[in-house]
Amino acid sequence: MVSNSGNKPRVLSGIQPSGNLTIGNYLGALKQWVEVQRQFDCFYCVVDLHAITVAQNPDELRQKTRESAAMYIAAGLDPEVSTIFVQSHIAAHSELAWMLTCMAPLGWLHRMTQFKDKSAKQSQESIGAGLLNYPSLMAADILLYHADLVPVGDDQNQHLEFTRDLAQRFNHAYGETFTLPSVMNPEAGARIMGLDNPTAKMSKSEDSENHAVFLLDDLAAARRKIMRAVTDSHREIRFSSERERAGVNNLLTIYQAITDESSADIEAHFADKGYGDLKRAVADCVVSTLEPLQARYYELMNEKGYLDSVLKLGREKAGAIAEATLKRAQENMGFLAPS
Ligand code: ATP
Ligand code: LTN
Repeated sequence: MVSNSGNKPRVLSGIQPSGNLTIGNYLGALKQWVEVQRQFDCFYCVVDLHAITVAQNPDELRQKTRESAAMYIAAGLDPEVSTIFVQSHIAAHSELAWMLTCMAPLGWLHRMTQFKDKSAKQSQESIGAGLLNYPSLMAADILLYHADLVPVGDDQNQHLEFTRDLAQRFNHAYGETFTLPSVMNPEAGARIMGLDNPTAKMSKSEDSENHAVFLLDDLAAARRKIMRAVTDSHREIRFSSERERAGVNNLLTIYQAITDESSADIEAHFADKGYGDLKRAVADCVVSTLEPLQARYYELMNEKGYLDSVLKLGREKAGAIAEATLKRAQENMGFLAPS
């Protein structure tokens, strides 16, 4: 089996700069990234090439890419420990993505639920081919680094399965080239639901006003959104998989993902309380997470040159690894090496 040459298992993950990051992104992905950064050899990228699978305004994309990188650091990533970089800064991502696209069966791609969901929102004729090929690019991101573990929310599990299957297919056809990665979901918070519609995943690109708490929301607005979250007409506060109780379950999940308390302790804590108390408790812990994060974020955005130097270093470190893997994949696939 091929793997990275260091002694710590390697981690890779990314978030699209397709909008403002939400507490779903934080609890499903970022919080785990921070927690594992000293245990593993971690690579975290801002996946701007993925963001363009739906139309983006150029100036906004540039701005969101910087903001996302700053948010990674504000959330607790230490650039001296984790490698932080921008996906498009390393051409190997696009190059390997093409090679993998050529190996990806259309049948597999059409089964991806993210493609089905996102394409359902557009007219068939105008759906960009990138939206369908999205998982091959994600596979390239992961396979270039021989990542062992990929920390993501559970909406990405199917893409991870796809990545493993595609890596296996490549290895089988052209010889051992890629490491097969495993998915890593957080124990709590792997799927945070919309506050206004707790049966749909909270998403940064959903327009409605009370859907998501953004990491940069004004604290009063964040609190207000949680106080307005959809619940139900029952009274009991407990975890539940019933559709009808999805709103309360979601609030409890947010509380659990932030506090790391056990389900039993949380249910006992709220046993004699009402929905208003639950919402206030969730709002308090969300606000106390956002407050220091926002302070660090604004500091970083005002520090001229710092972010660019982090991304430059990240590009150098990640680029060297990515290029070596790409070269090997190209040789194995039969490309003539330039003399
Ligand atoms: P978009 O709405 O633009 O498609 P998104 O908000 O779904 O974006 P992504 O950039 O696709 O966010 O996801 C980045 C990471 O955040 C992934 O690991 C994903 O699983 C995680 N994530 C996104 N939304 C949630 C959520 N609601 N709950 C838990 N994890 C989430
Ligand atoms: N598809 C992911 C974002 C993503 C990613 C990756 C996650 C792109 N490349 C590599 C983990 C590893 C999403 O969240 N939509």
